[in-house]
Amino acid sequence: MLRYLTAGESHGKALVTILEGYPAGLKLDVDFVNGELKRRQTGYGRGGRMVIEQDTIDLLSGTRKGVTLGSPIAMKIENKDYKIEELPEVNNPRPGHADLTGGLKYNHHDVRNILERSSARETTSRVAVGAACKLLLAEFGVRIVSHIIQIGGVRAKTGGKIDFNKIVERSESSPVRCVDPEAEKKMIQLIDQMKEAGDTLGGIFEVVAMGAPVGLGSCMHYDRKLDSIIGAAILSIQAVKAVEMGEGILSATQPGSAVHDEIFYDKGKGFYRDSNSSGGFEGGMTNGEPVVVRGFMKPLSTLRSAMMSVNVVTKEPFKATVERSDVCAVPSAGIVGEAVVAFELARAFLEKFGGDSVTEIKRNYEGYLKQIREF
Ligand code: EPS
Repeated sequence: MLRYLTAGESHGKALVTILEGYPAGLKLDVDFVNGELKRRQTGYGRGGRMVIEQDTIDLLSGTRKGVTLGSPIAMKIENKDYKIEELPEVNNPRPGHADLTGGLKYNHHDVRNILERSSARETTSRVAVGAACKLLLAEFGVRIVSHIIQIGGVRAKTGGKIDFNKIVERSESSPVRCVDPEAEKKMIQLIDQMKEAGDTLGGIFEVVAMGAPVGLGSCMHYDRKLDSIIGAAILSIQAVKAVEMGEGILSATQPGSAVHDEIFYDKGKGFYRDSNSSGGFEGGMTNGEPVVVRGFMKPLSTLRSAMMSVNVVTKEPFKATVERSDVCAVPSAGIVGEAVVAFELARAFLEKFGGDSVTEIKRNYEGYLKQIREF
């Protein structure tokens, strides 16, 4: 079973990750992993912290001569802004953040002891894990990208058949990872306005995974349904409050005939669909169409404009004012979304095709594809 743990505080010495159950025989391209970390750090609307950090991994174990051994992969990412011991106490909890609830739960009146770990800085580790998983999936033709379909009230024009390469090309060159140039302009304007006002913005990111074979996950038991597992993974990303698979929200308002993806057959390509409302899942299993998952992120809860709260020591009301903050981190959240989808797909993939080495997994995978072709 593929699994991982993360450790590290936002302004602690480092972030540490152990990825276990990763197969032997794969070249772990450190430059690729670092490239993914860089992608997470970009995006219009990030604050001063991203200028300080230049995230790269120190690969501590799990490879020899660049190739995985099958042993746990340990990665360390240094925090340039290491200052946790010097930072002042925080007694003023921010509405919307983990501060107050975490303080009550862990009995910390200094809520810095909560916010250091609940910070989205932790997602750096998850992107490193996701990068390793992307490398594994790429061996089997699975590719993953994300793009931003909404920031605040500005919605991008999307729809039609997914053109994966176009999404990659446009999103990678857009400061807000948006494929619609008109919406991109408006999103940037809105972020500027909110920055001026000392406010923050949320939005919607979409993760698209192409090339996943039919039959990952299972319809046979509730806790093996891969759409629910991926849904939970997206919800675990800091500030994400809702998740949607394909056109899940729209489909609740439409008749069945407008929603379900009709089934066709072609001798060359086998069973296929001309639409993808299901977002690539039927019965909790991948159906061979692109996996499409959307994460809905609330506005960041660290904002300069004052909101009412209560000091946890004096119990006096106060209006929060905070200096350093991101205005919008939806583009970064999209990259984290890619990472958690990559991990869950890789885990489901290894569960289905097993094997301790890439060679063994390939043999199992080819055998299954033959079964599908001959069905
Ligand atoms: C975060 C607050 C900001 C963000 C941080 C998440 O950090 P700081 O308090 O140091 O200014 O920049 O995000 C990251 C450090 C990161 O790597 O994404 C928060 O409170 O969640």
